[in-house]
Amino acid sequence: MKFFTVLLLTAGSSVAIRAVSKPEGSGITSRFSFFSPNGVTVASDGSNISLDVKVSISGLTPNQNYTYHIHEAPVPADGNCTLTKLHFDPLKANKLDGKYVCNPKDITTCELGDMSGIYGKAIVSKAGEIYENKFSIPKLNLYPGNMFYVGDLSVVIHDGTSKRVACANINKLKKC
Ligand SMILES: [Cu+2]
Repeated sequence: MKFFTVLLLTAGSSVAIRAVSKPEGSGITSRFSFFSPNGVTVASDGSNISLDVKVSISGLTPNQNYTYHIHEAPVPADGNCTLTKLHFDPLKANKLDGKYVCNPKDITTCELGDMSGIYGKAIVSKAGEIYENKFSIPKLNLYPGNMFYVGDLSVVIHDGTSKRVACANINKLKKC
């Protein structure tokens, strides 16, 4: 059985999502909060903005490396993480020739959606521990229409075998 929920909060240009998608019930849940500042006229090359990201992932198996990315397509209604396609890579750092390596010291070698490639894989040393991280990705933003806009995309978490173990959409929530 597939289980999928997304929790969204907004305040200005911040978005929070919770990625939970556990076909095999491994119990991973996560929360990603995205923020980009209001009132900015974003340059078409994204040079004057960045996206603040706060990550919290629980339910990880100790001593296993998990990767996580912004993917280029949303999660469909049936919750199938596979259909989120590839990593968001607006600058085409990945030539799709099988030779992609993200060197965090030179972010131009990295897909901008490759969060764990740039900022480190998610790992915990004991059961029950929550993985947390906080970083700022250049160029990405929450301004619709900009080529670095991530608002309609998704986040996917992979286990050590690259299997997609959780996913969720990045959507702004309408005020209720
Ligand atoms: Cu991924």
